Amino acid sequence: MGKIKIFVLIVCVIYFNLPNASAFVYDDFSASELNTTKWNVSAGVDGFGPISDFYLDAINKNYHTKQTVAADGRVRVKLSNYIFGNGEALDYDVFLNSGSGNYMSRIVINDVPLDVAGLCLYCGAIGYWGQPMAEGDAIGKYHIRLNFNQSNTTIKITRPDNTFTFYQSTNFNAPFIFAFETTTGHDGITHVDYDNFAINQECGDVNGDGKINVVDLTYLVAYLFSGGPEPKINKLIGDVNGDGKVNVVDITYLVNYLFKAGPAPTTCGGLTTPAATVLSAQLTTSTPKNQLQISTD
Ligand SMILES: [Ca+2]
Ligand SMILES: [Ca+2]
Repeated sequence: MGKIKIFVLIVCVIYFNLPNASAFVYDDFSASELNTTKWNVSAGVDGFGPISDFYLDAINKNYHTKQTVAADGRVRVKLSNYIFGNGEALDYDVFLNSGSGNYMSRIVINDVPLDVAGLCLYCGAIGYWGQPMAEGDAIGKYHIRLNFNQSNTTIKITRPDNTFTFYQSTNFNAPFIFAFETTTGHDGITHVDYDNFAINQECGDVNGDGKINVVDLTYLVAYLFSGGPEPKINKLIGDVNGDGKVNVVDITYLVNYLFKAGPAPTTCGGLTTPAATVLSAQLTTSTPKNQLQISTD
């Protein structure tokens, strides 16, 4: 193969691996009450009663969950109007304020808690359930990063002391529905809050189903010309040519991409979160396959 051909190949590989996702805040719980178009709350799950408190805390601006008496209790909060597809990601914070007995904060994907899915013992859980969770039970802020891929999910949990745990689950396939859960055992008391949910959505996926196809084109046309709903979750996800506006030029761009081998949607205008990008870079350089790895450095 000649040098020019190799150069072209390398350029193509780089081009087609360019990230075209755009990060934005899904909910930072700064509203006065819970947005029920974004979240579905199940009080008590798996036959367990509801925990004592669970509500949007408008003063502290987070989602508050607290068990005030020793008992079996659950609350599950599902992100209800966004479905994750291949290449998309979710970032959020978990604040462990207190806890005793059996309690944990869980990650739930497609209605199955990660620890129940058998990925590993209590994986994805923060707290203490007969023993300290791998992610720890230290008081403070944990940061969660989920990357949704076609047939697996990677999970990075950064602890209050900046050490982290990394998992790759092979138990799930796209599309992905996410929920978080606070749960206690019979002697469990805890106070866990959640905040700062940010989605890394593929530019051009205006209906938020994890794919870019003709359905998005139809959606965008309906939005611009016949009073259809705005692109989910942020209008600018429809700015596929990245000029900061959503208009007929984006429709032309999308038609060219889908039917005439035109360029893929660029990073949508104005939708970037540097912190999420940094986390993503860390993930891609420390990815063991199907392994649990705990770093203490
Ligand atoms: Ca779509
Ligand atoms: Ca545009």
